[in-house]
Amino acid sequence: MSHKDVLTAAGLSESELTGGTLSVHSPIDGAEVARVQETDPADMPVIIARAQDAFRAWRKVPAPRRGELVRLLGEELRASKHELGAVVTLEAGKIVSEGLGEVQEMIDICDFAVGQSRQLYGLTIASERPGHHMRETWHPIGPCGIITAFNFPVAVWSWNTALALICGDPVIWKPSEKTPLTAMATMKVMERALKRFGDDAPDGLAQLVIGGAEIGEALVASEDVPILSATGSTRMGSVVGPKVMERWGRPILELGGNNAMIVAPSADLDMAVRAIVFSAVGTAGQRCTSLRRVIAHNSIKDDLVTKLTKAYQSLPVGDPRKDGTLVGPLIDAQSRERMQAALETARGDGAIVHGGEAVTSDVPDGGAYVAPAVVEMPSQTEIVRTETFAPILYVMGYDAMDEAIAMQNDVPQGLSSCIFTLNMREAETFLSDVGSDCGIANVNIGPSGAEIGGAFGGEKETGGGRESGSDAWKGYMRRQTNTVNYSDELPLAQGVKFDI
Ligand code: UN1
Repeated sequence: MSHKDVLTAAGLSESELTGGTLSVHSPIDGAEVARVQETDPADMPVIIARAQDAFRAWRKVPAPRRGELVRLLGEELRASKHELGAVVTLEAGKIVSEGLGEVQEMIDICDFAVGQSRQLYGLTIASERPGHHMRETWHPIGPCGIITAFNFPVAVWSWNTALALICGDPVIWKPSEKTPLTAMATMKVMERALKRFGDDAPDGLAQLVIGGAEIGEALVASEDVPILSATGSTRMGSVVGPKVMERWGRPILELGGNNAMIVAPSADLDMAVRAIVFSAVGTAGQRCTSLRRVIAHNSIKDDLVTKLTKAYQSLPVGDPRKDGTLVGPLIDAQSRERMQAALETARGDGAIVHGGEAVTSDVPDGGAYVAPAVVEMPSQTEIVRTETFAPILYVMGYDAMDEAIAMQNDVPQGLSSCIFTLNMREAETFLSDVGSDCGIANVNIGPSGAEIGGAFGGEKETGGGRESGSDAWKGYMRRQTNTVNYSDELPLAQGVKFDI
């Protein structure tokens, strides 16, 4: 199928793909696949006002009915799974199975949110005063801005949107400039769901804005966008977070990760190798949850490195559309340059680098293909503590578990982490108060590929936000504490007397 056919099958028309100012390239072969129209920054106030209007109507629609829209979105996504997955492959370079997996993640969060729409529970609380009761209620807040990155070009929108919509909040989506087409294709699916849902979905409930920093800044700066969910680099988050807070908005930040696996002496090494390869090499190392560091016990480290380098040698790198490919291209040439520069720095720190070179044969011309790298490090130097969005796996040794946990935590980021061990004391220590400091900590599975049922996000430079499952929905609502007096007295709390 040609690039054009993929886009047409996903419902994008010739006029949407031509005549604009934003040039979109496929990482598969670097070809320009579209010139998309950008949102005029001058239109942002109107777009935000439209979302505010939508909010005033949508908050009155009962939550389970709002859930019906999300149910329809899930249904439409199921029907369009292959077409949308193919656009993810085309525009983000994911292998077919991961493109489909990303759409499945969208479907999963829709299913989750539909159930959640009947469970926006608050507490009832005992009052200290006679004839009074207290309760906690949850209310919609208003439009939610969603800024997403190229590497999960559609799933991250869906985590935010499925929850925001059931919670009564309209959404305005600014996708990465590298992946506007997946966003446009997703909006087609959303439009079908909205059409089936009928009239109680107001205009402006789910809007898309395309463009650069100026567009994002309009969302970040507007008091009429009370929630701003941003996924991307720590640098971006460090600008966005404070700006949103300055105007008393609520940021939900999903920023960098520097995810580690501790491999203990008792670990099932073959299983560890499989988990390492998927999480370090999957999505060409471009997940925020990608495995970037292995901290292996010195008694098994060499054995592990041998097994890993052997597994890495047979990894099929190439066209992500081709059956059997496991490692597709990096998003662009700059990304490959950053990878090469990181490997150079590591070499300077005394690393032994296995792999990591550019791959140019048996791959489509024009894409940035690389051989994933295993990098033996003498210690956790600055480059190891830096997130490089590429398939580089740093391997370091340890002697005592305390030391391994300290190393795992001694990075600025705090997204995901894991331990491979059959020793229950080690596993439970890793998950305890003195263990991993990350938002996600796993035992005997890798750090990436989280299910949507859990809250997703991390600590420290990762930004502290939580999205997706568990009670992440609370981030999209305002909490209200209610005290109701059903007596004919007016006692004050804390025994205060104030008779007039
Ligand atoms: C991301 O890389 O931004 O846990 C999200 C995972 C996926 C989501 C990754 N479910 O790897």
